[in-house]
Parts: sequence; structure tokens; C-alpha cells
Amino acid sequence: MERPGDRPHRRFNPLTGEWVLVSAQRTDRPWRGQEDHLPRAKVPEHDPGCYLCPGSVRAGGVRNPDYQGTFVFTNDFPALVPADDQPEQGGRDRLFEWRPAQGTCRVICYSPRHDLTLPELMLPEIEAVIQTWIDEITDLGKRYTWVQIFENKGEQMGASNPHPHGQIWASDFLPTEIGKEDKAQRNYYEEYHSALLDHYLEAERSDGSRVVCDNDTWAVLVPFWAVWPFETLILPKERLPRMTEMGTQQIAGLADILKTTLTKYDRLFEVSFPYSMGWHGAPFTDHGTEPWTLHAHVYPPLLRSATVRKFMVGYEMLAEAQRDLTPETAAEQLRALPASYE
Ligand code: H2U
Ligand code: ZN
Repeated sequence: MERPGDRPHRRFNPLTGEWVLVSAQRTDRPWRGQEDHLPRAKVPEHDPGCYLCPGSVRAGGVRNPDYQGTFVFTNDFPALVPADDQPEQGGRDRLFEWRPAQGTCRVICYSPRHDLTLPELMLPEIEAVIQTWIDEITDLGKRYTWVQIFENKGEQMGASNPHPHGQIWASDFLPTEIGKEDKAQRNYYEEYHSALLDHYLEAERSDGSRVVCDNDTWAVLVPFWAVWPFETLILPKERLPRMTEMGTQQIAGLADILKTTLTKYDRLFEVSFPYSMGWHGAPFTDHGTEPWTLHAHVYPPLLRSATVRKFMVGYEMLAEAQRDLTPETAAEQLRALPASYE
């Protein structure tokens, strides 16, 4: 493989078919924002004003149970709602095309504790979150083509509440990003008779320069084509097309790798790290699952410190995604960080 040098170059994302401009020479190595320690705001273990806490009354008047582990409810402000009796046909006009969209949205509380984040939970508690993801995909996958599990964490990513929680949006259509990944992985499989991301992980493991951490069952890397400064991809070491097919070893391993990865992020700028994270696995269509590899994308916005973030504006909006810090440098920095809070 020809390695890109320090001069500006573009890298291809085989999962989406998109390019990213890498301009490594534009900034010096980013400094660690050690001057910028933001004191962690004191968050109480239970906040009676929090709509996700056990026993709280949510918008719309429903009271949360006194839950002990994870807790899932239907979003009171859903972006998608189930089909009614009279489905619409949509419009086929060339310039005014539209389709009906059906689905459901749920919120998942990771813990009754208002003050903890995912990596601060204990391993069995993180396993319970993973098991809840599996249960939800199993249930919703019977009715919907796509089940998107995701988490927006931190105010910078638009999360409305520090209570540890994620979301699930299920739909009767393949959303745009999934459509791209589905097409790319199926095309690759047709050509090489192996899953794109399985081949990719093999290559990354033998190279090593973009690997952040791994354990027996999972590996985390800054993808070659990463757009966000510290973007990572979480990949299974064994063949695994969908979350619902995980074994107990893989669940335990995933809890461990999530804790490690998200703790490293918290240590990078000594701040509870904001991100959007979500899972992509084989959709519930008639096609086989062989081309697909389950993976998580973690997209954190921070660039240089707790307060200096990467903006996707200007050139990115109008022309193409661009980054200054190379994925290799980002991986090196994340790799060097401790996986604990001490
Ligand atoms: P975010 O912080 O990631 O936006 O998630 C909070 C979700 O919780 C959001 O989608 C829902 C919002 O619609 N919500 C309820 O379902 N009930 C409430 O009482 C408040 C917020
Ligand atoms: Zn709460």
C-alpha cells in the first residue's frame, strides 16, 4: 500500500463512496488542552427535575417507574410514528418526489443514576445496556427495515439532558447513510466474496498505525478516511453481521472496549467527552447479511481542547469534508491515553 505523505491529499471512504481532504501540514500537532480544565459541573445522583430519572413525570404526563437497571420508553416527541390504516402513496413527480415514512422512536436510559456516563458505569451495567440494545433490535427488527441505535452526548452534540441515555429510531425505510453503506458492502461482497469491513480490519490490524485499542473480541481504530478529528470505528474481530447475533463473549468484550474507548476520550481533553455514537448492522431486508459487518461509528466534535471544536462549515458544506490532524496522529494520541480515570 502506498502511504500518503504530509502533502494535502484526499482519502476515499469505501463505506460511503465519499472523499475527505486531508491537509496535514495546516496545523502543528494539536496541543493537549491541559490549561483548559473545565471543572466537572456537580451533577446530583438523582434530579427530581430530570424527566429521565426514576419516578419523574415526563412531558405528556406519564410517570417513569422506579427502574433499577436500564429503562426504555416511547419518545414523547417522536420523529417517526407507526403506519395508520390509510397509507399514503407518495409523489413520483421528478422534481417533487416524496415517500411516506413510518416508524417509531424510543428513548433508552442506561442507568437510574443521573450523574454517571456510559464509561463510568460498571462492566455488568454496560453489558445490560448492550443487552437492551439487542432486545430492542430483536423486537423492532420484526416490524421495521432499519433500527438505528444512537447516543448524542453533551450539550455540544445537542443532548438535552446529562442523564445517561440514548435513542432508538426504527423505520420502514433505509435511511440515506445506511443506503450508502448497504450498497457499498454488497458491491464489495459481490466482487471479493468477503465482507468489506472484515477485510478492512484485517488490513488495519496488520498495519497498526490507526488502531487505538483492542481486546479478544473487538478492535477500535481511527478509520483511514475519518472526517471528525478523533472519529473512531468499533469493529468485531469475529464475523458478526448484526448485533442480535452476538454471543456472551462478544457482549462482555464490547462492554470492556466501550469502557476503555470512552474513558480514553474523557482523558483526551480532561472533559466528559461529547460525541454522537451509533450502531450499523445488517438491515432487515430480503438480502443476505453476509456483506455486512456490525460496527459503531463514534463522531466526537472536539479538535484541540474541551472548548475548541471542529466545525463542518464553509468548504465542508460547500465542497468536501476536510481535516487537518491526520487519522494516524489522532490514533497515536488516543492510544497513548490511560483507560482509567486515575
Ligand atoms: P436527546 O437528549 O438525545 O435529545 O434525547 C432526549 C429525548 O427525550 C428527545 O428525543 C425525548 C426527546 O424527544 N423526551 C421525551 O420523550 N419525554 C420527555 O419528557 C422529554 C424528552
Ligand atoms: Zn436524571
